[in-house]
Amino acid sequence: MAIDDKVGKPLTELGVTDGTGVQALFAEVRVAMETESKDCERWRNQPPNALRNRWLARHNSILAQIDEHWRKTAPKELVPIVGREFNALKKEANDKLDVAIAEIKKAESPWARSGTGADRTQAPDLTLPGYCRSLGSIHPITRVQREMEDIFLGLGFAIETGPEVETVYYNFDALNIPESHPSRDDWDTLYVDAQTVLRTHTSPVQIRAMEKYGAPLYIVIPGKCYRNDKPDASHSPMFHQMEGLAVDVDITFADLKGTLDFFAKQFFGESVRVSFRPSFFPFTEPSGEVYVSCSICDGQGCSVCKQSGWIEVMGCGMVHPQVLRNGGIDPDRYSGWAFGLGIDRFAMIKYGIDDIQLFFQSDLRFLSQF
Ligand code: 2NL
Repeated sequence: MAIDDKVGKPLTELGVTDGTGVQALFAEVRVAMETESKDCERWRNQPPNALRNRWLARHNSILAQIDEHWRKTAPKELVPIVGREFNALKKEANDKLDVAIAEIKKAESPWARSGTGADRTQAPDLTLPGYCRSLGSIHPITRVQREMEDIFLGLGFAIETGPEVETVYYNFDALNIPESHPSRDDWDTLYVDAQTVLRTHTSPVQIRAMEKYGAPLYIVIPGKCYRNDKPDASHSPMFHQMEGLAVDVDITFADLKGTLDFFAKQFFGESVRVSFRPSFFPFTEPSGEVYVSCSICDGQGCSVCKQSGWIEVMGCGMVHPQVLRNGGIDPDRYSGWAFGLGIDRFAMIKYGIDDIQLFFQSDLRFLSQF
């Protein structure tokens, strides 16, 4: 007869008539308790208190039934021994079940699961191979960003960062970008409110740095930027820029050309040729676009460079005197150059990637190649 059935019947019905019989019956109960306490499979998917409640709950538990059916109805001569056995059992259950519950929880840890799974209370089998966690790798954008930072650190530049949520003042006004400029339109810019935007370039950090450190200043600013662009192979609403700024006495366009030529050769390889063509930006005067010879066809003409042999990689120029003034620097004493480039675009050119979206899709088939 199962223990559940036995505790529902009075002692006389179970044929227990003397002290020895009482002790044997209680011994049987202890064995059942011991066995159940070790049965992790039975308890692991149940609420944490299930084992304890089954034995000790005030109503209908094993002990409550023993009290009801064995102790309270015991023949007079057995009352003392049933009472003693009952009290001893209750104490034991109180002492042991909490320990057993803790053991069951422990057996649930992945550490315990390295055994056969058949008996989770057994020690783990240390001869089994360990879990193999595959190593991650540096994201290609981070990798390219660090490579660029290293080149400029080597030239004595410092790395500066700033907020991605910016004021309209730092993002546009301080950069000499007129009120009417199309880039301010909410077709192009993501506005948080009328005075706050997600920065559309890293330039606001340059203004902040001019205010903070003054001149001379040699910094590069890498970071995330945001534009209200529809995602396609060459556009992403979040992308990465790096800008550079050098402000000192007697800084000229020749310093800009020499620095960017050195940078391009370090990044793309010594054989790269660099070309400057006139352009316009509100924050630089004069302004230029920088082209590098196509690394795919070495300037011969291919689909990547649209048969031109050249790839446009960045914008640059001499910092507009009004922008220096806005940063608290006297344009009559100091001059400076600046450039801005897309880190994502550089990574695409360097690794021959034709879709910017690949950087942001977290597809391990792509990322694990780096
Ligand atoms: C581009 C053009 C450029 C700058 C960024 C800059 C910043 C300050 C003052 C002057 Cl605070 N200039 N930045 C200058 C020229 C070009 O970026 O097409 N980037 C991808």
